[in-house]
Amino acid sequence: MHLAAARRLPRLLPLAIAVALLGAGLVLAGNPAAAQAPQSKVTINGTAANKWEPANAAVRTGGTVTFRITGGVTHPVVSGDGSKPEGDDRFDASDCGLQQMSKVGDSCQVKFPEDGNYPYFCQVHVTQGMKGVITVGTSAGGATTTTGGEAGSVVEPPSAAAPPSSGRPAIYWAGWGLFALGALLALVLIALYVRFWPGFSRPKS
Ligand SMILES: [Cu+2]
Repeated sequence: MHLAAARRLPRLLPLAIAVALLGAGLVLAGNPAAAQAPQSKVTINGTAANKWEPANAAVRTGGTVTFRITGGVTHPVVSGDGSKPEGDDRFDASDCGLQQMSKVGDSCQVKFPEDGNYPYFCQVHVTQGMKGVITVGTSAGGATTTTGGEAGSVVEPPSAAAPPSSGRPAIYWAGWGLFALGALLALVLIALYVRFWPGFSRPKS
């Protein structure tokens, strides 16, 4: 290796470290364990656009969902996916009927003691698509703790085809890839630097 090239090596080191740090950050961001667990209290707004905002929400087991009207009255809440006008009785929406949810500022609360997916809709605006799903459970999206394939992903650069069976988001695996790439680059740079930098040259005996 030419000396000129060797001189440039140290300048690449921060880049390699930055890549590794970025990867580590992505791993943390994408790790389901570090991802925010569902809240015990969630508020869903019934808006002037006749939409639930957010329509889909996650709440912890035993948590409470508050439906609040911010516009476009009226928004009575009914349990069900909207296929039947009368809904189903999967959760108790008796406090969220026409009487209670008739003007801006009105709100009602529903407690969800059991895990599951609970579709709901607005009795008045269901035909406009005013419906959503409340997911109840302690873990967000039912992520698994499978660790298979982790070792293999450390060496590979990020790939769009993240292991689909892992239950972890692609960003997590991309993070591992970036981290490995950066760390590898840093190691190679340090090795080259030590090997070729004149100040580090070993005394020849
Ligand atoms: Cu409505």
